[in-house]
Amino acid sequence: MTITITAFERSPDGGKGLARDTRVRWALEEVGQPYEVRLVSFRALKEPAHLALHPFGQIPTYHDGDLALFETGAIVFHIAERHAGLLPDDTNARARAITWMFAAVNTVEPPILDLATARLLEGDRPWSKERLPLVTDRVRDRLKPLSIRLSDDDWLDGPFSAGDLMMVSVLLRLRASGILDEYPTLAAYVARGEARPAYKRAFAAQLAVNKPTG
Ligand SMILES: N[C@@H](CCC(=O)N[C@@H](CS)C(=O)NCC(=O)O)C(=O)O
Repeated sequence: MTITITAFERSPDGGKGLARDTRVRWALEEVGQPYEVRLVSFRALKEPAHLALHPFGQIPTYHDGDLALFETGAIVFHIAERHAGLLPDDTNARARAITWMFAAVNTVEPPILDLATARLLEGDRPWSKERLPLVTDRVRDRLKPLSIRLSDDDWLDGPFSAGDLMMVSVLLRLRASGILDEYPTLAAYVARGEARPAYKRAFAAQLAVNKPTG
């Protein structure tokens, strides 16, 4: 069976790799699994055919035979469980890598998303100037302990794992804000993730769809 994922027909970021199909593409590249991509328009996201796959009308989804999944945490976890390369064999090390996957989507990503919303969607609100520093500090509250934990290590817990893949994917969304540069340890960590051949292939594949024309 061919794995099929969904992605934006035209990503709002114009190919910067910030749409969440990139992390699924990255996981599939890391484990060497070929995949196909079905592009979905914003309108089609909210139509019954797509809602049957994704109840919240979002991308990405993952389809393989009679298995359909949504939520990148679950999709990347499934890929990592089924194919070697993203989770250690040792039971405890595996549990710790999974813990970092949850930490990425559950603890680190939410304030980063709040910041993106505050900057991009709420910038013209009268209360925006007052709120922005508060939201930014909530991001720093996550980055500081993360950088302390990472310290001089290359990855969060031994070799690169699905935990790092999710964490780097989440942190990448901060680049435009400049906040990542306040934490050189984390900026270097993200750069290490982006330097992986599998990430580069995933990035190139999404760029091929979203490259600005003209
Ligand atoms: N928690 C979900 C979030 C999915 C999500 O927010 N997808 C965005 C693209 S990156 C989307 O489809 N946005 C369009 C919309 O929500 O209408 C995941 O990790 O899969």
